[in-house]
Amino acid sequence: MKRLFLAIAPDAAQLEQLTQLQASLDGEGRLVPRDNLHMTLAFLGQCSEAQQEALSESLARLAHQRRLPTFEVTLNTLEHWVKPKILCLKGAARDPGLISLFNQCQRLAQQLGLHTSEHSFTPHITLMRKAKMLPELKAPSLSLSGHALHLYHSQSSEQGVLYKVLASWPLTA
Ligand code: 3AM
Repeated sequence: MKRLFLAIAPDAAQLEQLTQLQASLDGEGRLVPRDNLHMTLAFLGQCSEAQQEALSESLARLAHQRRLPTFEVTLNTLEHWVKPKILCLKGAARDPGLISLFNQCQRLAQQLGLHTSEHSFTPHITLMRKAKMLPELKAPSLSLSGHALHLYHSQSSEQGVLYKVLASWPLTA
């Protein structure tokens, strides 16, 4: 079994903006390492080989049929989410492409008996974990465009959690 999730990866310029923002955060907490910054579309939980294969086949088929859309989203609000104890940069899911992509990921998760989100979708990138408060800081505006969907394997290691991309599918304009 592998702990998997589907997410979008920021590009190099966006990663630069995110790490600059992280550098200006103070207060207690653990900054998410640069290589781990991502925007989750679906946390899938523990998946068997068969579930991973079925998911990959479905996503490959959807990508081939050009049914996985590109999207744009602006992340411009810094928030402290008390329950998961994270500090994130969030936006709103207005782009129909992004909403469709989220819904398709959630539908596939449900069809395969995997974890689905119990919340409505709030696009966000987690910057800090174990965060205790919201710093007084003006959030930058980050324009994120999605061109590929990635399947990540979340692994615990002595260095902390490692995210490895297992597969990627192109999004279509
Ligand atoms: O993108 P964020 O940081 O919000 O918190 C985990 C991370 O979300 C979330 O899945 C993303 C990739 O690890 N996650 C981890 N365990 C979870 C759980 N049990 C979870 N989301 C929901 N339920």
